[in-house]
Amino acid sequence: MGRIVKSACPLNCWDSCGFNVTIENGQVAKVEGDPEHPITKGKICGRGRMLETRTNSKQRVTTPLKKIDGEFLPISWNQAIEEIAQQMSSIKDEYGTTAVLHSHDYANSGLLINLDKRFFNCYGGVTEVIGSLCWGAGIEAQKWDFGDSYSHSPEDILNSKHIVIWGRNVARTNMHLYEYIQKAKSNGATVIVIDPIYNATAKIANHYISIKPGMDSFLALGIMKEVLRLNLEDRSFINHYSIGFSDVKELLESVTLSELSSYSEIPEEVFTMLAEIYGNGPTMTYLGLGMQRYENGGNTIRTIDALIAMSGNVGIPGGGANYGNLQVGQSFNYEALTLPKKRKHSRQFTMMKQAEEVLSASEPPIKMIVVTCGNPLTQVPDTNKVRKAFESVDTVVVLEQYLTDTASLADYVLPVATSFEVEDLYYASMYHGYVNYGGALVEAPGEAKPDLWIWSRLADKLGFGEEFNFTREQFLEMGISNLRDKGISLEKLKQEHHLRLPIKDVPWEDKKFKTPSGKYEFTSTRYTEELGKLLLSFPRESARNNPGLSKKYPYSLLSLHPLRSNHSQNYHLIAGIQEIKVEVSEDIAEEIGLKDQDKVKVFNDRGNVEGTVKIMKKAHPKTINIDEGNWSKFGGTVNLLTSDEPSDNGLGSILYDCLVNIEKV
Ligand SMILES: Nc1nc2c(c(=O)[nH]1)N[C@H]1C(S)=C(S)[C@@H](COP(=O)(O)OP(=O)(O)OC[C@H]3O[C@@H](n4cnc5c(=O)[nH]c(N)nc54)[C@H](O)[C@@H]3O)O[C@H]1N2
Ligand SMILES: Nc1nc2c(c(=O)[nH]1)N[C@H]1C(S)=C(S)[C@@H](COP(=O)(O)OP(=O)(O)OC[C@H]3O[C@@H](n4cnc5c(=O)[nH]c(N)nc54)[C@H](O)[C@@H]3O)O[C@H]1N2
Ligand code: SF4
Ligand SMILES: [Mo]
Repeated sequence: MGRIVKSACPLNCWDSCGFNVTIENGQVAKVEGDPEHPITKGKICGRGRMLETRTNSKQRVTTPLKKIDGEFLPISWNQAIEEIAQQMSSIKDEYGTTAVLHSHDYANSGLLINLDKRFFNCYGGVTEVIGSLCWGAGIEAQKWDFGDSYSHSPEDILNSKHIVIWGRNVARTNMHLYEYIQKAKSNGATVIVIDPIYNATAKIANHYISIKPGMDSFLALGIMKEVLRLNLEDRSFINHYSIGFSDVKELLESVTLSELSSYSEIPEEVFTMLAEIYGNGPTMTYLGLGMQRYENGGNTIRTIDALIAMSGNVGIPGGGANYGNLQVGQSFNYEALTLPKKRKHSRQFTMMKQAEEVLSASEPPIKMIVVTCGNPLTQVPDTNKVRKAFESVDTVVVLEQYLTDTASLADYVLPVATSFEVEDLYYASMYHGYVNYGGALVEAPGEAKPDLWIWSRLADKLGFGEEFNFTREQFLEMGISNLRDKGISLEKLKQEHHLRLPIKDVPWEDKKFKTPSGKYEFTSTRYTEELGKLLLSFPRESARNNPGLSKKYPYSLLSLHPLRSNHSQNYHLIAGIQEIKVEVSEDIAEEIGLKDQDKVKVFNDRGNVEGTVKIMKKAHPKTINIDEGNWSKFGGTVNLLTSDEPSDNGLGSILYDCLVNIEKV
């Protein structure tokens, strides 16, 4: 029998679960849920349990590697640190510090993972990636409307009369919300799911609404038209706490219900049904990330926000436009950790366009890429371009646990510890408002080191070692220094393992918004009013915007998050998922004559992927899905097909805005 220690899930996920980890003979033996966690209550998913395998696997990188003549050779830490620091120092002298690109994502939700920014700021400021492949369009949209992106606390769902799950794959990606929905439903709440795919959450809904991918703003407009016709709008909210509603009315008058029905491929009576739902709340909307991964994604989220606001569901218990919950992350003292004032130079590439920018940058060119907490070769759109960009750079350094597609392409791979091997605090700015404590439970294997250890050594060599002359504990204290007077301290976190952060249960209850006008902005004044108006806007790759393309490539390709892996993280560890499954709607199967298990090629001008057919029951016509995250050795990532264009507001990806064709092979 081992001992059981409380810990926390570090994965990029809505739920941020509490763990009970069993330690036997100095090793992680089992990962289970912590029954005492107030939100996650002892239940965790397979991705959480797989962290045991991710920690113990023999496939882990356990020594620094250097590529010499195309082969990786193990080298000492001294050599790795010496050579990388030396190159960073000469790049700084010759080209300036922005010739280094820091490419990252958010694979570890630990507070101290952010110290990578401290390192790059102290170095002088590098080229950073901004925006987000994940939820960038929607976050920016909510900043325009509300001034920020805040969600209600999970328990508040029990105050809702109706619950609308809009483009979120809850049963697969957000398991504790699924549990709350079931509880609310058994208390009498109505559940509506709006999604092109009849997923596991749709199965428990009272109403499933199948929508054409990328057309959600037309549904929201149709519902608003019906809310007005039925006099169900919240006049008091519109008159006292908002600006720009007359622009919305003008837009609604410019389009008919039947046009909105034909764009969204949803019958008109559904608009009426949903108008009754929104107009007789409280109605809680959970927006997922699905419908904002299109070129019109920002406008789509803003239109849904507008519906929620005009129907009186903002700032009331049981309501809300629940998307991100940025108040969670905003609780911490990032400035103390990351030292933004140390940065002397800066340049920004968007996450989506990082490959193209690398290929075209000249003042200065990119001479080195450092990758942390990300696997851009599988996760960033337009993989062929990403590969070309990474291959074009003199030195690629990847801090990794495994030889991923990105690490395989590196010049140096630096082996890093997993979350069970370091002490940190974990939280997600996505759903609930608890921060979880996780101690160092086991030793990292071989020569693997915490990311922070690597930054400290490099900082020493580069002459700013004093900025890293703190223990992990001191850094943690720094990160929570602004929470002390609110009853949150490191001692208490170590004792309790999870503490509720001082954030609002029902955001915007005081109707004071963080927009320039202080009101809810149907028309945003953030930039210019012209830009800020809601529009009728279609996906980039749609018959409406590009008829030629849609003739050649008639099907919409989605690339949803895999059930058993967080993105690319488990494919090499689970034999059963090492193949490409091409899920097609029934009409496509009929049109092309496909049956389950047929071999097919899915293609467009950017690339192609081959896989095995599985027919999706009840999916929206002309829809295909290939789960994201697969490795090149198992058939390749779906991002071989996706576009690196940005969303309408510049900060999101358009990963699901992707037309393809399919043929038998
Ligand atoms: N199992 C698992 N869970 C995860 C992750 C994982 O990799 N695996 N990743 C985590 C991360 S980083 C994130 S960002 C979250 C994402 O969590 P979700 O928001 O659930 O993200 P997606 O998997 O993209 O699923 C979005 C849903 O939107 C639907 N959708 C696609 N296009 C449209 C559209 O045009 N309109 C509408 N109405 N719906 C649409 C899809 O069919 C799908 O059901 O999940 C987290 N949880
Ligand atoms: N086509 C398509 N593409 C997508 C998506 C989609 O739905 N469709 N989803 C997008 C979304 S929502 C997201 S969030 C991104 C995710 O994109 P990524 O975050 O790049 O995806 P992961 O596969 O999780 O890769 C993270 C890597 O970080 C490593 N890692 C884990 N912990 C640590 C650590 O502590 N330190 C260091 N140095 N490394 C660590 C892991 O081993 C892993 O290889 O992908 C996006 N890409
Ligand atoms: S991946 Fe998400 S649901 Fe699964 S254990 Fe981690 S936080 Fe919980
Ligand atoms: Mo994400």
